[in-house]
Amino acid sequence: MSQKRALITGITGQDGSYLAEFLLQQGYKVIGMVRRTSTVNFDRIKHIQDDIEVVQGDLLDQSSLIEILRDYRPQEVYNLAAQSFVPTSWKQPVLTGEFTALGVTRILEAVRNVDPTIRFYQASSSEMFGKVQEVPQTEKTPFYPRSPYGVAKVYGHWITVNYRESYNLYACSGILFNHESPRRGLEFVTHKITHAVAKIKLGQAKDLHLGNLDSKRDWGYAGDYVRAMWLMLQPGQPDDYVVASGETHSVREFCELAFDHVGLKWEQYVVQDPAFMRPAEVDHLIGNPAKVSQVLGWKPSVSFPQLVQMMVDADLETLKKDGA
Ligand code: NAP
Ligand code: G4F
Repeated sequence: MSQKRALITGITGQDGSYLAEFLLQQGYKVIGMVRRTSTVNFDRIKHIQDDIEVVQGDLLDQSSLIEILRDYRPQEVYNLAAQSFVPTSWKQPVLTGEFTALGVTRILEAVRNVDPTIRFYQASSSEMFGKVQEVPQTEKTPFYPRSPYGVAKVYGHWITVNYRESYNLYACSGILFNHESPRRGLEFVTHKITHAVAKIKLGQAKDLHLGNLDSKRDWGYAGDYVRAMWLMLQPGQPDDYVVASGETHSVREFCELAFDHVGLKWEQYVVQDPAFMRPAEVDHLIGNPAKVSQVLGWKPSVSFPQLVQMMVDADLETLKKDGA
C-alpha cells in the first residue's frame, strides 16, 4: 500500500507540531505549510524537520493553497492555521477574520477544486460557545461567541458544515476545548503562569500579573487532542465532535497547583492587573466529550494536575539549561 500523505496548515504552532509527530508515527508522509517570514521560526518542529516536507503557503493566498494540493496530493488536510490569540482579535479584528474565517473557505475551495475526495479537518473552538447557553456544552449547544476570534471560528465551523452538505466533502469540525503543553505560546494563561512560577522559583522574577482569576476553562493536554483530530478523518461518517476533558478549573486553581508544585504560595506572587482583562469574557467553559468517546473511542491520558506539573517542570528545565 502506498504511503498516506497529510497536509498540515499551522505546522509551526503547538498543535501542528504534535500532530506532525503523531502522523509520522502512523507512517504518514507529512507536508507542513508555513507562511513566509523574514526569519524562520521552526522551534516546535526542529526535532522532526528532516522527517517532514515544509512548503510555503498562506491562508491569505488562494493560489498558494491550490498549488500545494496539486503538487503534493494529500489524502488528508488538517487546517490548524489561524490567528489564535483571543485578545489580539480585538486589536486586529479584520486580519483575524481573514485568517481564521475566510482562510477556511479558501482552503475548502482548493480542496473542492483540486480533489474533492480529500478528507478535511477544521480546527474549531470552544470559544464559539462564549456566553454559554448550556452547561456542559455539546455538539448541539447553540453558539454565542464573545470575541472577534470566536465569531471568526463560528464562520469557519459553519462553512465546513456547509461544504460537507453542499458538495459531499468528507469535512469534519473538531470543537476543541483548551489544550495546553510545554509548547503552548507564552501569552496564553497556562504557559504564562508556569513560566512565571519557574522564574520566581529560580529567583529570576518577583511577581505575576494576570487578568480574570475567576474565569474557568476545560483544560487538557495537546498531545491527546491531536489524536482526536486524526480519528475524525478515519473511515466512518464525517461529523462534528466536541473534544474536552469534561472538567473545569479556574485560573486561580491553575495558579494554586502550579505554585504548590514548587513549594510556593500563589497569593504571595499573583497580582490582578486590569491590563489583562478582556472587553467581553467567556466565563465558564466545560465540554461533554461523550460523542467523541462513544463514536471514536477517544479518551484523554493526562489529568489536570499532571498537565500543570508537566508544564512547570518543563519550564524549570528550560530555564536551568538557558542559565547554565
Ligand atoms: P498556534 O500555536 O497559535 O499556531 C497557529 C499556527 O497558524 C502557526 O503555525 C502560525 O504560523 C499559523 N498561521 C497563522 N496565520 C497563518 C496564515 N495566514 N497562513 C499560514 N499559517 C498561518 O495555535 P494552536 O494552539 O496550535 O492551535 C491550532 C488551531 O486550533 C488554531 O486554529 C486554533 O485557533 C485552534 N484551537 C486551538 C485550541 C487550543 O486550546 N490550543 C483550542 C481550540 C481551537 P506562524 O508560526 O508563522 O505564526
Ligand atoms: O489562555 P487564554 O488566553 O485562552 P483562551 O482565551 O481560552 O483561548 C484559547 O483557547 C481557545 C479554546 O477555548 C482557543 F480557541 C484559542 O485559540 C486559545 O487557544 O485565556 C484563558 C482564560 C481567559 O478567560 C482569560 O481572561 O484565562 C484568563 N486570563 C486571566 N489572566 C488570562 C490572563 N489570559 C491570558 N492570556 N493572560 C492573562 O494574563
